[in-house]
Amino acid sequence: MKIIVIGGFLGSGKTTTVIQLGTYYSSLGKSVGIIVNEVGEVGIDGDVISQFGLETKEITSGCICCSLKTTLRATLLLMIENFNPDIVIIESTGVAYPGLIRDEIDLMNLQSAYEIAPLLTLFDGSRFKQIMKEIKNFASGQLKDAEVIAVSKCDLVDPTMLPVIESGIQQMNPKAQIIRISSKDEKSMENLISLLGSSKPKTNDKKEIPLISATGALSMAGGTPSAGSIADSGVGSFATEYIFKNQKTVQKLSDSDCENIVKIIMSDIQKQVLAKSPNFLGHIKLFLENNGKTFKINLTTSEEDPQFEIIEAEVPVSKLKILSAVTGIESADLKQIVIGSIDLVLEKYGIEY
Ligand SMILES: Nc1nc2c(ncn2[C@@H]2O[C@H](COP(=O)(O)OP(=O)(O)O)[C@@H](O)[C@H]2O)c(=O)[nH]1
Ligand SMILES: [Mg+2]
Repeated sequence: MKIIVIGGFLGSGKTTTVIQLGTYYSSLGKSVGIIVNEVGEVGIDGDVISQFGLETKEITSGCICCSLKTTLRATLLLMIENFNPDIVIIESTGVAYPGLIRDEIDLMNLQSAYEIAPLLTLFDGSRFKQIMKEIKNFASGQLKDAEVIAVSKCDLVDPTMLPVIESGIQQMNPKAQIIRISSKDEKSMENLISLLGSSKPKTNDKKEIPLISATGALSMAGGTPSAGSIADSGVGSFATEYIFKNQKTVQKLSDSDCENIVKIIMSDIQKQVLAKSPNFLGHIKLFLENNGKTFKINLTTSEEDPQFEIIEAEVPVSKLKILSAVTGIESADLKQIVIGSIDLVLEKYGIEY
């Protein structure tokens, strides 16, 4: 069994990469199990990934790099017992230190034979400037243990900027191998896969494993004391799910109604979040599942427009799910904004939940 851990800040392209890797390994006839961790109480990426026919388990409400280590162990053991996949891909939350997850797996003493692929951390090339401005220290903490750093979304980056980005990254982690990827470029994914093929080199270096106190507070090896990765990131988060009361009313909505609903909600949230946190970075994902389709809208920075997409999917019940996690805002304020924006639009369309 090979275990691949993928880290990287909120919205950097982890889920997209997990799906591409998972689909690739499946096409080779390998069995693939995916574990997705989300900060919020509602899992979203797990559903997206399983729509690609990949065996997926979700861990929600915290981070597997700090508070949920035992949950990760239990989930991994259960996956091995029930399914024993050839490949396990673990997507960390965007506010995790991926090195801690890899170290934790090393300490688990798993009974079955396994190897850990080189630790992969994504760095969103299209948000380089904002990352360096808003969360440089945190991003650097996320990158410091990576063995492979993939500069993601290269299709959106001005090619003359790429060497600048790469040298900025190399300064934060001089040892890592840096590659460029884009979900739109198959060749770049093949390069990534070939790098993950080689198992983690065994060294006798004693790793500096951060100490965890009884209260769960974490001190970073060689760095400043840390209150845990979520607190370090300065990200506020809120996630929730609405299951509609009158399913028939919702099913009568046309596709363009559904599209409008998610677009109006997102633009309202965006406006209010911008007012509180003008340079925010993070990931706000809103999904409306209705009539065999998922209407998906995403936002990852203060500077971009929301990305809208329709995915064909089996939808047992009509519902709306949102996960928001952004810098520079308190979770309580974000909750108020999200709930307020959704309520307003649902009321306008006469939808009860
Ligand atoms: N243009 C472009 N967009 C991407 C790429 N990878 C991911 N995205 C988009 O970036 C957003 C966040 O991606 P996701 O995989 O959910 O990021 P995660 O939060 O790290 O799991 C989504 O809207 C994706 O469609 C890429 O290589 N190129
Ligand atoms: Mg994700």
